[in-house]
Amino acid sequence: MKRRQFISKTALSSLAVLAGTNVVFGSNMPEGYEPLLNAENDPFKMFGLDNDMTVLNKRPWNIEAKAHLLNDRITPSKYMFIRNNGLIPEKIDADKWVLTIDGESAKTTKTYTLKDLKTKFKQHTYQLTLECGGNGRSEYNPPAKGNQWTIGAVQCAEWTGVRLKDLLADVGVKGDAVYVAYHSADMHLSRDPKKEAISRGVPVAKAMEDEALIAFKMNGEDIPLAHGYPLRMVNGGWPASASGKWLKRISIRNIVHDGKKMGGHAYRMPKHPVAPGTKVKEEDMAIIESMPVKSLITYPKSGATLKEGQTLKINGHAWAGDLQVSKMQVSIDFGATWQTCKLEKPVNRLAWQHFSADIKFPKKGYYEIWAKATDSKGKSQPMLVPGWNPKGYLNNACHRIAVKIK
Ligand SMILES: Nc1nc2c(c(=O)[nH]1)N[C@H]1C(S)=C(S)[C@@H](COP(=O)(O)O)O[C@H]1N2
Ligand SMILES: [Mo]
Repeated sequence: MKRRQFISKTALSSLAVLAGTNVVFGSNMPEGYEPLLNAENDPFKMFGLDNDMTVLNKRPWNIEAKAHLLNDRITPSKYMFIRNNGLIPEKIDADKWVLTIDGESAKTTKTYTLKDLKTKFKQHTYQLTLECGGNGRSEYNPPAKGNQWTIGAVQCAEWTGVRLKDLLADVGVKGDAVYVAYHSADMHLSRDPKKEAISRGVPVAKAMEDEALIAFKMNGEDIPLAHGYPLRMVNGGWPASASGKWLKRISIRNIVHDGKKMGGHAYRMPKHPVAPGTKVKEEDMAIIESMPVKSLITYPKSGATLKEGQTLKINGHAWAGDLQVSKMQVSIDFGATWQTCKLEKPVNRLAWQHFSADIKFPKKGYYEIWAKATDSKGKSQPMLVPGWNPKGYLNNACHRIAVKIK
């Protein structure tokens, strides 16, 4: 007893609040012991996540959804994947938050409070698809380092803010502008203030699109902390790494932005197809821009069982980066024949599109439903994992679910 130190009273009472009841043997807990129900350790409580979400990494937090959790037309935050490169900012005072716009190609440097942004510029709302460039990485072989995302690093939320192009016009953009980059308030894992966790962006043409937002609301409320509170750059259709959370500064660059995770192999693909396992030189890699065509069956959950003769109504979403999805098909015979689905138009450009189909099965047994989207330029999802690449990006292989007919 004597040599043991005990957990502090305050820590114990906050744990009791979290547990919603008394911690009966709380006084026995040794100092430094991390209770399982610790707030800092429970991402489900901390981020308000559904219990079915999958935690891939704790430092930094990386959490993904499962296909059936993404059934909503607009993704609620409890089903939204979280991808962090660094540490979430700790103390945020939205009233004191300022956004600075500068850079070699900015005619002036200006700063804006959140109130300035909300009152001086017209507000716009768009549904925008954000998918991590590494979504699907877990299927590459040889394996690529990084979070082993399966299919759940994608979401489509409704973002409200001001147009990036309106801000750029207010500052003035010089003729030599090339890239619009973000700088954020999150910390590098080392906590070294001189290092950034990530600083990427988009070419000027993408930044000038109507849908490129500097957002302060997500799904009609303040942006949740994990997704960039209080301010976020949102560039739908491109790797979500181009959408800077906790936005502090926008830099109008006269070069392709050279910030953290713009160089090396980060968010880049080989310019030419390579054999699996090839070491690719940096100069042979190109920055990922628009994401490829892809889709998810979000209902039913894989493993569903039906009675013989029953028609199954499936549904899901499809998206195609900067393009639209023009056709959605499903197969129940491993791709031998395809049935065309009902496909809705996007609510706005860069929003995912909803599809549905009524499927009949010829007899009892095991089936797989494969889903294949085709974009407006005629490109379809591959049935197998596409071109291997060093960092395991852009796996847009057909999604599939299992169904049993009894
Ligand atoms: N400031 C900042 N912005 C960021 C990141 C980050 O770590 N820090 N991660 C990026 C990456 S790689 C992705 S996939 C998306 C994830 O967005 P989400 O966590 O809101 O789903 O945010 C992007 N924006
Ligand atoms: Mo990402």
